[in-house]
Amino acid sequence: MSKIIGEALSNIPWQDKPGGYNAPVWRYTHNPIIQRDAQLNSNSIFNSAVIPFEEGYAGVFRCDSRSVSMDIFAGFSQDGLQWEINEKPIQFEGADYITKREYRYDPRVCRIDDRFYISWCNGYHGPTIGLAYTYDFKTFHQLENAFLPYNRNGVLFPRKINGKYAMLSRPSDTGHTPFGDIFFSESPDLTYWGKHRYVMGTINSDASAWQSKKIGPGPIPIETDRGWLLIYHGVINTCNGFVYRMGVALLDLHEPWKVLARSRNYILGPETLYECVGDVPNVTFPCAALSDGDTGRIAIYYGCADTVTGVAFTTVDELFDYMDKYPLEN
Ligand code: BMA
Repeated sequence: MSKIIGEALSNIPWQDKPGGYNAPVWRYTHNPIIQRDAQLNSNSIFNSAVIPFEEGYAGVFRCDSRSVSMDIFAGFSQDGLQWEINEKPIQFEGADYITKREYRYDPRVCRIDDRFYISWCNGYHGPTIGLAYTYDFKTFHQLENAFLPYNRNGVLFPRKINGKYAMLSRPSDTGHTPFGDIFFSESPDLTYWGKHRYVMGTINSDASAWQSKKIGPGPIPIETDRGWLLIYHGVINTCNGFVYRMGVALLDLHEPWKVLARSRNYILGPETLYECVGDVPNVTFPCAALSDGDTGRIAIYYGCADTVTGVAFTTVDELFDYMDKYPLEN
């Protein structure tokens, strides 16, 4: 038995694993929880992040409009399943040269002490990592971009490590990145980032071909007694384009650039109609995970086919057992 080091979350969205089900992650039976037109002017609502807030949950949602403008919007829920998403995108406070918007997408939300930090893919002469914080999901204070372009998938750790803020990210290129590995960076103040360390990369062989093209960190890493549990996305290039699946790895608690375990099998991939059919077919893209320190339950929020939002369930033991059963040998 492994333990999540974190607060109890007794109202975590949950369904038991269906009898006879053979995989480590199972879908919510009422998926998708957010339809593409859940907002007046939305074309699609997908790669989005949620977090416990007050008596319920808050979230930051990627909504592409019907002119296909990519932006991020705050939303609220009592139960983590039914969401009210604001009609207006988040307006950030801060100096004009920081808050000037080109495009914003794929947000993550991370609580560190009393602040909720938002990180996202921020257009600044190419994609890079935007950062902001809020106390109340009403007023958002934008910070400097964490990195130079080109970078995507900036994912903060939920506490300082060795006295420093810590982030995973995926350096990329200007376009639809045909490569990508995961790196670790640290910062004393969330402005100056350095000590960049390679964490892990693609597996360019038959050993684990679903992650042969590029990988990127997904939800905020979950702290356990065995290390940081990292759910990430992995991509294969096929004759019909990219397919995005989810994988799991375990990173060292004190030196998170050290990979302690990694599954050679994916843990969830496009299978259902809403994952296989949409604006971009065959995409399951995780951006958030709720976890319950009491029971080890985990609810993963993921974008489906770049169109709608789904939830899937697992537990810390399911993921560890799967990594043990299907290890990626180096
Ligand atoms: C990635 C990002 C994601 C998207 C995925 C699949 O590069 O743009 O937002 O979900 O491609 O299209």
